[in-house]
Amino acid sequence: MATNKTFTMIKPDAVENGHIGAILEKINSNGFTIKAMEMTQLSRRDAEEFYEIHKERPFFGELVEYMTSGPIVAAILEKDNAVADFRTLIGATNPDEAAEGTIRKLYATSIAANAVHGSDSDENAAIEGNFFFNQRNRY
Ligand code: FUP
Repeated sequence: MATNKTFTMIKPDAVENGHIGAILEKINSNGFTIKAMEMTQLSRRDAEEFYEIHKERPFFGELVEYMTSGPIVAAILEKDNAVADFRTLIGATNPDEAAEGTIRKLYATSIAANAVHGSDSDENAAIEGNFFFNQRNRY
């Protein structure tokens, strides 16, 4: 059964380009409630752990470099069918392929700097939310 929570990050490009407010407005106006939120910067260790599933992919090094390059905003969002509905709201990984009106279409810079993360399953939403808001080694 689907749970009602997902996890998101507003990534360094969107923070740097001044889109935090617009993205949060989109999130709220599409029916999501923000349950937890923090602006922070990932350490290399955080990013490597978060994206461990991609560690054999050719873009892994650049992904870690990019995700640690500046502040991000992490949040847990709540809504019925949260994971799937948020994936629809953010759009395709590559902003060139993202549907009109989606967050990535509106605010992403490239496939790597694609403005936002959204969990891809209920299981990963729980793991990722827990990673940020409970178990991360901050110092
Ligand atoms: P998504 O679930 O849409 O965030 O996409 P993926 O899990 O496939 O990829 C995770 C992140 O890896 C993306 F957000 C950006 C980065 N990535 C690249 O830099 N290049 C690629 O070809 C694919 C993904």
